[in-house]
Parts: sequence; C-alpha cells; structure tokens
Amino acid sequence: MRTFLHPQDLGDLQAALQEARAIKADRYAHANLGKNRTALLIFFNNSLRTRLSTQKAAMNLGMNVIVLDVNQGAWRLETERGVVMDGDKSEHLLEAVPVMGSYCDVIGVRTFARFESRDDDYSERILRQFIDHSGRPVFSMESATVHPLQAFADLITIEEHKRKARPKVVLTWAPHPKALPQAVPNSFAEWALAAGYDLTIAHPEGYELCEDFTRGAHITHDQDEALRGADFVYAKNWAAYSADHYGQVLSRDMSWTVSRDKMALTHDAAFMHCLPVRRGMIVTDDVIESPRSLVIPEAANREISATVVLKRMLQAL
Ligand code: AN0
Ligand code: CP
Repeated sequence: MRTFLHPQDLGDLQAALQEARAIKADRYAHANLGKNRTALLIFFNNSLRTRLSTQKAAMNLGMNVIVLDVNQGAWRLETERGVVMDGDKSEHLLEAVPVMGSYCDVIGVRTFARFESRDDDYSERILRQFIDHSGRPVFSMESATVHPLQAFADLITIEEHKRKARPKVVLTWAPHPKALPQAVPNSFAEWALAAGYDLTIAHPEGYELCEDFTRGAHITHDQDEALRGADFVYAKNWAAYSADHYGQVLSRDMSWTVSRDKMALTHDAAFMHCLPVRRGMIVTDDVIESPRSLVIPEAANREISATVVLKRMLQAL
C-alpha cells in the first residue's frame, strides 16, 4: 500500500476488518516487522488522538517514530509555487518534502482544509505534494477532504457493537461555533457505504456534502425522521461544501444538538463521535456519558486502525 486515503486502498474491506480483529486480539504480534524502519508523522494542525494512537501503532510494530509539528520550531513553509518568497516563509514545501522523506520509511500527514479554495482543498494539494515528492508511502492523518484512520476505526467499532448484520447508521450534522472541515463526515459516509450499512445522512439545508462520498445514502433535512429506528447515531459538525458558501457556518440551530429526547427516537442507538467534541453544542452531557456512548472505545480503536495501515505499508516496502 503506497497511499492511504480511501477504503479501496485497503483492498477487500471485510478482510481488513478481520485483520483489525486479529491485531486487536494481539497487537504486538508483528513487533519485529518495523525493526529499523521509521515513521515520520507531520502535523500542520492540532491533534490528541491521531498523534498518540499513530505513535502507539508504530511502536506496536517495532518502528521508530519522529513527530514534527510544522508550526512549532520548523521553518515556516511556503506551499504555493511561483511566489517570490520575500515574506515570513523561509522554506518551500517542495524542498522540505523530499528532505523529510530522506529520514524515514513512511509518512503520515495531518493537513486540514484551509477553506481558501474548494478546488485546492478537494484536490488534496498539500497531501499530493507529499505523495509526489517524498518518495515514501503516505497516509492521511486527516487531510483536506478525508480522515480514513478515523473512519476505519469507526467501522471496527460498529462491527464490535452491532446487533444486526446491516445496522441503520445515521450521520447527523450538529451545531458548532466554528467552521469545521468535511473530512470526517466525508470519510464516515464513504466507509459506511463501502461496508454496506444502511446509511442516512441528516443535515440542515445548505450542508449537502460532496456526492462522491455520499452516493447511495438516504439524505434528509429532517433529523427526527432520520433518527427513527437508528442503531448508531454518528454526530459531527461540518461547514458548508457548496461552491457559493464553501467553508461557511450557515446554521447554529441548537435543535440539532443530540440530546436524550433525540436518542429516544432511535432503536436504543449507540452514540458515536470522533472527538474532540463540544458538549452542550454537538451532544448533551447525559448522552455522551450514557452506557450507549461509544466515544472512548472508538478513540481506542484508532490504535488498531493505525496498526493495520502501518503494517500494510511496511509489508509493501
Ligand atoms: C477537526 C475536524 O472537525 O475536522 C478534527 C476532528 C478529528 N475538529 C476540530 O478542529 C475541532
Ligand atoms: N479524532 C481525531 O482525529 O482526534 P485528534 O484531532 O485529536 O487527532
């Protein structure tokens, strides 16, 4: 595996989920695979779970790990080609990327959507520079449009907790004070559909996601209708995707907060969120603290999804 952005990169998804189960049963089973191999994890944006779980996964496989926070201590990087670099940026990404590649065997990159240009974000311009110029296998640790390590962990979690073969899974928008990327909902929808779940997406008008990720889902503006009979409720905020309002916050409608009353509409659904989550905005305290909340096991499964992905990349070196 040379790149990891989409479920197809894993090949047979059911086989990958089976492998995840095996890794979870013995996460140190491949502790020699990564001997003298180095994972470089590059963060352009903040992280708690991805940073820790991906380091842990690399250590499970016996790898060395280098973590770089690009905005803390490294030179400020120019990412546009053709600019006269007379400002505050000392180095160009086109030199920095191959240099970084020379010190490692695999590279993970966190680079959020910038919301400056939809075309730039949706072409994964920054991640592509790593893929094209690092000479190393590259995996997204949430890039502009996708968060595949999260979605893979979410599927592992659903498989562990589902009570029927094809559960009804609801991805619902919920309010948030700031503009957030579409990467998490894009990947969740893409992976849930790839797994064959019965997926409903609920959001206020204007929050339609890119169809490439949602084709095959039932889409509604009525959250209550979506929640009826749900087995899993996956809450997430995202900013608008439409060309006219790209990156904007169009609604802060607090009636979309996932509350105990909302969960009462479901089929005793489990509650999911990728974290970090704002209580009182996305979800109420009682729902996230309830026995049906899977947010902690979901985060724990990030170690498992990352172990499978790094294992596949090491095996293909
Ligand atoms: C990010 C997002 O919504 O994409 C990261 C989530 C994993 N969340 C925030 O920036 C709060
Ligand atoms: N869910 C997730 O990716 O969390 P972090 O932003 O803390 O890594």
